[in-house]
Parts: sequence; structure tokens; C-alpha cells
Amino acid sequence: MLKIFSKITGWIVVMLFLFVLWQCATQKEKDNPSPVKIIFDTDMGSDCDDVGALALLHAYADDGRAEILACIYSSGKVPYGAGIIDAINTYYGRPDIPIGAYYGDDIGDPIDKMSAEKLAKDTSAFGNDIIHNFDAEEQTVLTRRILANQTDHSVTYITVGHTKGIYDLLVSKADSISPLDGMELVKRKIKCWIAIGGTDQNDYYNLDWNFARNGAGPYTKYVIDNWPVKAVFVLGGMTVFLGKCLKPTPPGNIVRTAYRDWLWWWGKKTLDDQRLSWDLMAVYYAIEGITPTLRNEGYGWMEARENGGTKWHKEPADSNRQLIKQIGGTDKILEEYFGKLIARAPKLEKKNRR
Ligand SMILES: [Ca+2]
Repeated sequence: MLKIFSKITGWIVVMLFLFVLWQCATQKEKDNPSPVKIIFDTDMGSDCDDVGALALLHAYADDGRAEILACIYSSGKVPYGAGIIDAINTYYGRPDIPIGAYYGDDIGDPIDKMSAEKLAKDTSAFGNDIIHNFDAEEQTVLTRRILANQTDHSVTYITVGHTKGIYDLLVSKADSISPLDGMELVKRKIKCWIAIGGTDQNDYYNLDWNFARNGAGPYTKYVIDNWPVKAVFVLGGMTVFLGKCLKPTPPGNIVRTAYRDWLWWWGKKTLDDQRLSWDLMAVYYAIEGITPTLRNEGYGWMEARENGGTKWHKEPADSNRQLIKQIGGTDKILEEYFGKLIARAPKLEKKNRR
């Protein structure tokens, strides 16, 4: 009897020891997270949630949880997106983050809904030295160079806009930057593509803004059909509203200015009227993975038509295609969480490009 008792006690002690070890390990990871290496590809200027998403990414970078390798503005129709990206990066004390842009004008929102030109040209207020897309490096030259210099399978590529940037990368040829063509470079260096786009509906083809509209359809189809590593489609943020959180921030805050200007354009609304948060969800998932506000819908595949939208299928399941959804009833939690992060003062001092 005594023998059995001491055996059970010994087992409990071992389990407790392992549990304490696990707790220490997860706490250590929490305290010293290795930053997620990010390329952030956006249709900045079309909607203020891109601004919120980049602000969120900077907040994670301030906490040591993200490293922003590059920002890409892959929608050229309103050619001042790169300027706003530079203004945001400068505000957060990271004016040297490389910015790439698409030089064409066949993709993207044709309407400047955020006074993008005015914001990008207001360099005395925001300190940016990129104004027009042509001031930024060509997008594929930049993505190829950034990827070539990273360790294998280490980069997370986020798209919160259209698919022209990631398409151009995928079809790029070997060159003086890398002997690998785009497909091989992606296979070698990118761990995952995380996108805001597509649908979880099984009964119709969704013509969503990022994947199907604004000239993106054919590029989306190619990328979705040929993307050689993991792709995660994130759906959510539709009823997560932000704007009020920015009211206490200083007037020189580009995030606040962009939300204010976009809301004013959208029917003379103010920060109190707020704006939804699609794009922030991709950044949130990229850095934090599955949290109590997100559900893993599992593997499947995204069907894309050239000009007919996308549709998610659960079968046959492809382990390189995954759908993540916001859990219902979590809007307020996310509003508070995102709101604190995007309104927080930058940890680095504002400085101009070296
Ligand atoms: Ca966007």
C-alpha cells in the first residue's frame, strides 16, 4: 500500500515539475517573444483600416513582437499610398523601413477617399520624404531583395489590400538580386501568406474588395492557384469599430489624421462615428496566432475566378490553405484591445530618414 502511495506521490511531483517548467517556458516566451518578420502589403489610402493595421503592427514592433522588414503599396491608382506609409513609419520612429510601390495605375481604388495626396504632401507635418509612388522603390525589386537576405522559411507576408504585389513577386525571374525565380524565392523564404480577402460562404462567389474588385481578380486567381506555401485567409473585424480611441492623441498623429479625414470624406462623419477594422485582423493573427477571439475553421481550399470572385471549400482539405474567423461576440474585446494599441504613443522617438 505504502509502495503504491509513494509511486502516485512521485508521479504527481513529476507532473507538477513538468507543469512548472512549461509555465516558465511560456512565460519566458511571452516576456521575450521572437519577433515575427513581416512584409506588409497594403492598399493604403483607400480606407483608414489600413492605417489602423500599420499602427497596430508598429505597436507590436514597439513590444518586440514584430519586425517590419518592408512595406509594399501595390495599388497604383491613387499614387500617394507610399507617402502615407512613410509618414506612419516616420511617426513611429522607423523612417528607414524600406517601402516599395507599384508604378502602374491599373490596380486599386480610383477614388482618393482619405485626402491621400494632401496627407502625403504635408511633409512639414509628418516628416515623410516619400510623397509619390515613384519616390519609393519598385515593389518587386524590393521584395526580392528583402527575401533574398532573410533566413529560410522565416517571413510572413501580409496582404490587407490587393494581390498585384504578391503576383509580381511570384512571377518574377531570376536576376542579379537572386538566382531564384519568384516561385522558388517564395518557397525558400516565406513561411506564410496571411490575407484579408475571400469568403467563407459556400453558396455564392464573393466579389470582395481586395481579391475580386479594383482590377485584382486575375492576379488573385493566379496567386491563389499557384501559391506554393501556406496561405491563411482571415475573416473578421466587420463590426469592430475604431476612431474614438484616437481622440486623445496629439494632432500630429498621422493615424488620427487619416481616420479623421477618411471619416469626413465618408459623409462628413467624425472620429465618434468610427470605422470598422478588417485589416487589423490580419496583423493581429499574424503576430498572436489563435487567441480566444479567433477560431480556426480548418483546412480547405479557396476557389478563385478571374473576374467572378472567390469561394471557400472545406473539401478537399489542403494543409496549405486555412481559414480563420473572428468569433462572434468578441467585438468589444477587440475594440478595447486594438484601441489601446493604435492610440498608444510610439516608443521610439520620431526622426527623419537617415
Ligand atoms: Ca486595405
